[in-house]
Amino acid sequence: MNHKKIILFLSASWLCGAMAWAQMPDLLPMPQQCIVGEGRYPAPASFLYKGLNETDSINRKFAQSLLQGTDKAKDYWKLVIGERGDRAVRKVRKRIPDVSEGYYLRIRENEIIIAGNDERGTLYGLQTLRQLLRSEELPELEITDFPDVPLRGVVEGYYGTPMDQETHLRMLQFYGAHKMNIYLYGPKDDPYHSSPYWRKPYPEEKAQEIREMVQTSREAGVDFVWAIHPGKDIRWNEADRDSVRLKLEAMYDLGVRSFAVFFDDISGEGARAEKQVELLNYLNREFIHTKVDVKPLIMCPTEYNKEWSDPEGGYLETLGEKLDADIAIMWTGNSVICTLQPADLQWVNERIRRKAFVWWNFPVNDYVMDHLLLGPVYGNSLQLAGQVSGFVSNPMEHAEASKIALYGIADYTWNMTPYDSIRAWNYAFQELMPKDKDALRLFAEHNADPGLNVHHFERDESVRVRPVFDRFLRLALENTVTSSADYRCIRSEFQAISDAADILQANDENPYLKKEISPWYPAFKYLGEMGCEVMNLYDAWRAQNQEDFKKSHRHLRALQYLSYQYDAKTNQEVNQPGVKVGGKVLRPFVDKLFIHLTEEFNYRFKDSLATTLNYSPYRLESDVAQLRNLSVSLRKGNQITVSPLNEVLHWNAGGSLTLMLQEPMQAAYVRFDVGVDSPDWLVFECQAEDGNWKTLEPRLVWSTIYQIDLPKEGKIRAIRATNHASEQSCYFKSFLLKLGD
Ligand code: 14T
Repeated sequence: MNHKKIILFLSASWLCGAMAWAQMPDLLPMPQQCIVGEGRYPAPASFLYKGLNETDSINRKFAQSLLQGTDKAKDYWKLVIGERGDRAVRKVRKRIPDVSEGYYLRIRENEIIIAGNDERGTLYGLQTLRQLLRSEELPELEITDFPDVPLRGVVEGYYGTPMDQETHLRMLQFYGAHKMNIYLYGPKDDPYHSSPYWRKPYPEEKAQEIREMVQTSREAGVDFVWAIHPGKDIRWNEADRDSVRLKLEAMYDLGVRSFAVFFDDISGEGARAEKQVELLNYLNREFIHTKVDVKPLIMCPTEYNKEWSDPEGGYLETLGEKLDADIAIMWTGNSVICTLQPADLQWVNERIRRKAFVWWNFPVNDYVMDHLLLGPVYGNSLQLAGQVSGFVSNPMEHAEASKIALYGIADYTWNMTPYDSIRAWNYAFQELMPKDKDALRLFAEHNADPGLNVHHFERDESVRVRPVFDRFLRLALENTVTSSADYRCIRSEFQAISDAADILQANDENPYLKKEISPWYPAFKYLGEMGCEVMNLYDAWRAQNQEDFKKSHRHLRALQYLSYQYDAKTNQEVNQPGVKVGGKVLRPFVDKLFIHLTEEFNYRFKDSLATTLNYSPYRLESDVAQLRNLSVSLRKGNQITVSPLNEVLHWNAGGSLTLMLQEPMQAAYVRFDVGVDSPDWLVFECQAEDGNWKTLEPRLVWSTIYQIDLPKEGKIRAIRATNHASEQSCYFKSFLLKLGD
């Protein structure tokens, strides 16, 4: 290697100036160490392969798929591959990192060597080479690389539509291609994973799909983990102990070699730590250890986050003391959805007496299905590597869109300290939509925050322009002068949004992405148009031009109405129906500026233009902590639905939930389901147009669903449900107000 002009990048990014970065190959995940020499070679067209006979068939096949083979004596590039101890890579054996899944890769003129610490390491070296071969030139270089976190990948554990088979296979290849080595299969809606059928074998068609996933995983270098979720109705007896073991045996016969047992989301008998431990240790001894080729068992505890762990109950401590040391324990952090810091892991690791296996609930959106979570992966400490045994991400049911986050997860878990969330984010746009990456980036920038939600989880949104928008709005609301640079920035941002919506809608590079998220594109278009129009309104106000002001006002009201109508008829078959975009910064900007300018106008010109927003005619208020932040949306144009709650609801004495309408409306009935028979502690009232409250009687519709018929005559302003007894534990499965008669 020519050492005259060497560019080095080690884990610490301070080593590299901007110039050095420009010359570094753009790899994801970023290697631990990469030394680039001076040489630049046109990428080869074929390889003379060496060492194929000693590596495994997966690596052989993968290597041969990179470029066609040749046996010509001259004009060739040699590709030498092998693992520690193999003859082919003997001359570089000292350079192979002594870390599981590590590899050494060297490119010199006409010769590439990939030497893995193990077969997976060689495969990862080949993956790096695959990324390098995509550019027209190969640089002279040396890479020494290995993962920071032992288990990295994805857990499919969200509520909602499981990914389909084709998507599973595509995603498995994606995981492997970015050096993620584990995928936990645990879709909540697979009845053979959980109740009612966890005891039963898969029907043949589904069994075949599992075999296929296992095979694809193996070729991609990913451990396919099949998870069982027996806790809802398990009985702690020998029969059910055998049911679990036999089901795992059946899955083993389908090819599965990694297993997990999930005890999340259960209560009662199934949630007892002692019993869970007994079962798991039994499975470990009688099943896992009896097979030579099965990976260590993984479990998800019932108390899987700090907020849910009972300090007196000793649940985690029991796991820590009694669960076999080689069984991994999953953990979401201080709450269900949060980011993690070293002290948080210290807290749990002390109790469970091992390194937690992090189940990170991002970018999952099953609790805010009207939002897309497309922001960068940030917030977790860059010093966690030594404290976790694994780190997996729970994605959205929108698989392709989840990749925007998964590139970040792959990068973060592989090489943590220099992790740069924005680099990984940009890499994603380039990969997912090369020609229109700018449009996709703009869309993602403004679709990151989940909005109000039960988990109180927040993400930064519209970061690049937020200071400008905030400053402009503050000054405009104070009626003081705004900067013209800010003004231009805001105008061009809204114009770019409107343009990007068209570009994305017309893009044909990524049909998967289009299928998943195109329902949000028209909402983005409306946002851009409303933004442009509110700036027109601002212009007209400053010019004191009444005619222009009224024209803009009229158009804005029309756009508000149309976007509201679109929201109310799109993506309706989910818990939080609708499509929301730009909810954190841009939408509030448009709305607040619109209201303020119109109020000023009305005052100044003695006019009465509408100052209400031509949408969202309802609002929820509650002094019950768990209900306060539930999102409310309109389903099918006439049902105001409150998002259900997944957890047990503690409804305090006297606590109430009020659904208020912006304008009095005719309404037919309220339907609710708090999951209990005769909730007579709940008193229902409705507020008539004259402001008077009236108590109404619920009647049973079916099971635990009740209905309250509203007065046929007259409009109502609000409805209210109050707990008139002591604190109640119940659920909050559904709550809707049907409008009309
Ligand atoms: F099992 C877990 F570790 C876990 O985090 N489970 C889920 C997860 O799969 C789901 O997608 C996520 C986001 O909504 O929340 C966890 O599930 C919940 C969360 C609740 F608040 C289940 C019930 C809840 F009440």
